[in-house]
Amino acid sequence: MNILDSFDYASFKKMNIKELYELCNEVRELIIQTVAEKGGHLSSNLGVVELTVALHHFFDFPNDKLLFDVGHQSYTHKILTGRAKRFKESLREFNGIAGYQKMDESEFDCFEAGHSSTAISAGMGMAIARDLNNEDYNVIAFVGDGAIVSGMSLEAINHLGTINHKLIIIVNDNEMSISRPVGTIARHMSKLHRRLVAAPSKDIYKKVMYKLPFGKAVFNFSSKLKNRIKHFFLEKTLFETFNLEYLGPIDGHNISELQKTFATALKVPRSVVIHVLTKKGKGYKYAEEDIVGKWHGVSPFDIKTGEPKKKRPENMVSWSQLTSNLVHELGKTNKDIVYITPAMKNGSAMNQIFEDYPDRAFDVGIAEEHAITLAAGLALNKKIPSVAIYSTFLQRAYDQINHDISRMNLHAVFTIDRSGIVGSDGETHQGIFDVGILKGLPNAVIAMPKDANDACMLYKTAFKHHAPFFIRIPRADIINEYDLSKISDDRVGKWDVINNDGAKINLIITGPYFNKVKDLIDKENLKVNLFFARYYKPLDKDVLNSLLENRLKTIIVDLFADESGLYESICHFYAKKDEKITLIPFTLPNAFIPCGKIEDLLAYYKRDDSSLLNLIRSLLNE
Ligand SMILES: Cc1ncc(C[n+]2csc(CCOP(=O)(O)OP(=O)(O)O)c2C)c(N)n1
Repeated sequence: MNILDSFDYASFKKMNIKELYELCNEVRELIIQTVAEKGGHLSSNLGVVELTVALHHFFDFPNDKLLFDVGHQSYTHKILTGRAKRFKESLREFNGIAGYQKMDESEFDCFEAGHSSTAISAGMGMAIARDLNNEDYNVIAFVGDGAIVSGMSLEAINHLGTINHKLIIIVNDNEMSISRPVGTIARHMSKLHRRLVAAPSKDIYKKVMYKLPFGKAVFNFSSKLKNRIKHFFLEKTLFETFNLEYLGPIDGHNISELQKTFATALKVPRSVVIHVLTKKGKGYKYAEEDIVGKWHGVSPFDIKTGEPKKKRPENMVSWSQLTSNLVHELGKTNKDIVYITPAMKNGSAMNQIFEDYPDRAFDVGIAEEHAITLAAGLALNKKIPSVAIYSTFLQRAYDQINHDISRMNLHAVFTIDRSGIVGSDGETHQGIFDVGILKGLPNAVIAMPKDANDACMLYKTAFKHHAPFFIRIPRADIINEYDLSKISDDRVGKWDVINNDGAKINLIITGPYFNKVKDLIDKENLKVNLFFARYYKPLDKDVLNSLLENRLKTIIVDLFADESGLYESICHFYAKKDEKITLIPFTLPNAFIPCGKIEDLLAYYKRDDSSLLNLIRSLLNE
């Protein structure tokens, strides 16, 4: 029988253990099939099926509150809470089921995230509010071993041990962040694993002893003695030093063990950490064997072979790979370059850099703030940090960029990956705000290349130019043709100009969309002047001043940032001079853009090719 076909939450609560395991098999199958079809976070979700089923079966959700840290591992939770059909049909699609917890999808989603390490802080807030309101429910923060070592989690734990408002923290320890977790805490957690492996089976011992005369009494005495001895000899866990109760480690695929531990956790009078061991990718061979992080987040794939359904053309690479190759190549001769990633070694395509330069490549874990100030220390001591960071995660390190980098005008090169719409990860991950928050910083240079050769020039310029230098790249592929050795640096702030005889309007365009627009314009022989705005900051003042000569209507085409980016800068440039010129924004909206395919989202916001062509034609016909 197919349990999920006729699934309802009330009957689920009455299922026996055998039925729960059958349900887990079906949930796992559904996750594999759906992610193979739609893409998404595979291995994190496969690892927590039993754990999530055990939580839902034991606790009283949505009265009790369950907060998933990041939320990328909440697929089982969604399937159990009335969203199985929509999950299968529309995971991560526009108007579909989001890849993270989403409050407007279900009353079972009590918090939203997408960025890491917020669950403990938010859960604590809920626990304090609960007690101040004299209410009665449990708050459970579900946090991975990658997310627990981040500054925000540790700040919250430091606070939690001093307050009398109970929170239950589930640490889902699969010995993986996206790639291998880093740092001393990861080592500490791994030491705790051995406690589980080394412990003899208490159940077997109990069965044997109960069969012997006086066995029951001996068993009870020896158990107590063993616990005392164990506690005497075992090193205190990190969590106990923070004044929290520690339970574990527990096998996260054993539903009865998990539920017994939840019951113990309820009896504990203070906040408690339940340390659960799970296997990331469980039930899908390729994901289970992955140690690089390839199966953490995937695009649609063939279940049998594990191969992606859509292959990249031979002559193309991702922008992440291209720029990683460039900084790798520059690092061969410039030994002062030091590479940093906050937990995104795989996403930022830096595996080769770590292999070839192990002494000067650092994965700091989910620690964006630390990554940036680490770069500041390096920059002050004859090194040039090359930091790859996603636009959306850079938001978390704004103060460090402001206070520790820009204020001291340090020479550091930042690759801002996933700039613009990223698609299916949705509103927590869209990379559209970085220009707006960075452009106000004195000294900062912000650029975006249009193709591989342009990227070569920008990196050569960036490693020469003594300033915080931000190079934005989109989540897209690019033709992998360039010759780094033949390209040299160029003037900071320089835009490209293609004037067209008889032009009636101007188009100022950013990023790789420039080449696409140029092709469209050439094809239709439209009378426009084209400007490639390579730099968001500084602006090319010569170009902008030249536009005042005939004051043609000017469209600012920036599909990689919202209006607070280039459009606002250009408005400001002319406003300050008290010059009037008609500026028309064709940028992304200043909005939290939901999940969906990039092309669907651009069409929805009327920022697709045909909308641009219509706008151009209507201005030309005026
Ligand atoms: C602030 C921030 N930085 C980076 C990420 C990207 N990211 C998403 S999940 C993840 C790994 C989390 O590891 P863990 O908490 O152990 O969860 P697992 O996927 O192993 O279950 C990372 C680095 C993020 N979501 N937020």
